[in-house]
Amino acid sequence: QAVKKERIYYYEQHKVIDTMLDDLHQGLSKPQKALSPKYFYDQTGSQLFDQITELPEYYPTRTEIAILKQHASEFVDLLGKDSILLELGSGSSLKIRILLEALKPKIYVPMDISKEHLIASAQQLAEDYPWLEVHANRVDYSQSWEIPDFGPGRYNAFFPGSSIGNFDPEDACKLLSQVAKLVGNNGGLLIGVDMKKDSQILEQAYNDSAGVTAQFNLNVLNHLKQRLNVKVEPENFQHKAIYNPELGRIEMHLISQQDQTITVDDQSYTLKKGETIHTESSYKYSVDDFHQLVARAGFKPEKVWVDDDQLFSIHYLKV
Ligand code: AVI
Repeated sequence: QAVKKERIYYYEQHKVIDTMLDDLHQGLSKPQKALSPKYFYDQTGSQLFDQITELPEYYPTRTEIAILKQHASEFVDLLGKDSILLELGSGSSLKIRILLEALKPKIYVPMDISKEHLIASAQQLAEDYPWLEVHANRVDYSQSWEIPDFGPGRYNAFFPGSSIGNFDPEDACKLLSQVAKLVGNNGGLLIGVDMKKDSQILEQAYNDSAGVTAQFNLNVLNHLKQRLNVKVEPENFQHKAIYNPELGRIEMHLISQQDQTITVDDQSYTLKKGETIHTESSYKYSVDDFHQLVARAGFKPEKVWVDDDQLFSIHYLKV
């Protein structure tokens, strides 16, 4: 059911089910303790992530923006001027503005889990682009979802930031299959993907000298404490990010600095000194790796753009 307000429509796709407590128990019961990276993004976490995108060591954001700006006119040729533009994990992203200004779609469909973010950015975009209709959809990617039917037209999705890298390949494949269904025949996906490279560059990007990524990682514990009945001392953990070459991913961990206990309601979980909680994976893909993944999801590669230093790629895929 859509709620309309001056060229802005809001759809609650399904009730977003709060599974934080179950996820926490499950994650702390594993031999390698783990937490889902989706719990980074409370208000503080989202602000810290915005700071990360501006760090000198964190190359993905500025590299992706440069590629988008450089090739904006090519996107018009490939995606078409009359397209209906969907965006996954839209947040308050500024990258979409580059595409909106180039493509001038009539309809823009941002999809995000955060209602506040969605509505605030929908309002701003509708105000800045008087020709645009914004159909904001609150969705939870862990469930299947649909978008409203806008009738015939070319549907294109935009999924920037290499957020696909935060899903394990099997889940990434499921999510991309869902996107292929959403955009349908003749539809396409423009997606930003961080590339495999020298592990030193990768590790520096996730262990920045100002310690912002460390704060971002540790903040997940504060978020848990605020939302649930959890006893944990964030000061007893240290951030570390390492590149795992076998799996082609950066792994972020919180390392326990001493033997200690985390209590969730009346359940205790013990950690030995040096034991870690795995808080995020960020998979890196060569162009070929990524082509293999998307083929399994029903996409055909149409074009790929890479910066001169081969740091970051943007793929246009067709169904
Ligand atoms: C959102 N995501 C693509 C970021 C990444 O690079 O995997 C999250 C991040 N984690 C640490 N720094 C940035």
